Amino acid sequence: MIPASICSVMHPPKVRCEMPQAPMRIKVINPNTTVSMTDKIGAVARSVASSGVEIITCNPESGPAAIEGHYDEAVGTVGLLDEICKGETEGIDGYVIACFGDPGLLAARELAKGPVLGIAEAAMHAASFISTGFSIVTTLGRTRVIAQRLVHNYGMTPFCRKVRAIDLPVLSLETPDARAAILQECRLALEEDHCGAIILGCGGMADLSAQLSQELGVPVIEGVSVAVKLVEVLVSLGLKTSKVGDLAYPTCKSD
Ligand code: 5HY
Repeated sequence: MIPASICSVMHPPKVRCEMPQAPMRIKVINPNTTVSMTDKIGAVARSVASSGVEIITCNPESGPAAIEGHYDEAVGTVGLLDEICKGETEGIDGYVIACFGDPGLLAARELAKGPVLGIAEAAMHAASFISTGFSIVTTLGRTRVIAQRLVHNYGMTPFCRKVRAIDLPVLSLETPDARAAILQECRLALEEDHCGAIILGCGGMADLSAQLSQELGVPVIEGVSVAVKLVEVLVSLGLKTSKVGDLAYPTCKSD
């Protein structure tokens, strides 16, 4: 339910006021409730953000500790959209949805004035600029279908060689076993899929791309960094989410 307070933001009074140019503020939202993952994602986002760009990170207070399927995505999306609503009252310029399923992406774009990017969409486009084919390495096998559907929806089928999974849970990514499994799956992708780049299919893998890329000798892309930089570019070009048609603000349901 869109709180009435947000409606005034979405439908502000027709009063122009010239405000001094404030620094760019990008809100990076981890839709699961695992704070250590939010912190990791935030560290990666801040490591690539331009000077003068403020990165605000958050996760919902309630919801799934990890998003590992359709149900988790549906439940996690509620908290994610609440964070977007809050951001709209905080003067946030753009958003990153830091979960590889890009949950709630279009709904978030309805709510937001500025651009909203999901890490999967951002990573896939980046990979398509530097290779003719990429493979994705994600966590549980059951979530491969989510990435496969995104590949299709984003028009990336000609580029995606395979969606692979290490079949370990999201919250195990800090363990040495998980990191070894990711490296091994990346090696198989290079040997078997004939891909030129690899995408890490989980926000919790965001801190692994540089080391893997160096070890494997190919571009290993994680979507947090790409999404932050793309939001920066869009905001700096003055490009906001179109409010004509299906991404217009949600209609206010006055009681
Ligand atoms: C993510 N789940 O990026 C997704 C992707 C996955 O809690 N953060 C999650 O690993 O399925």
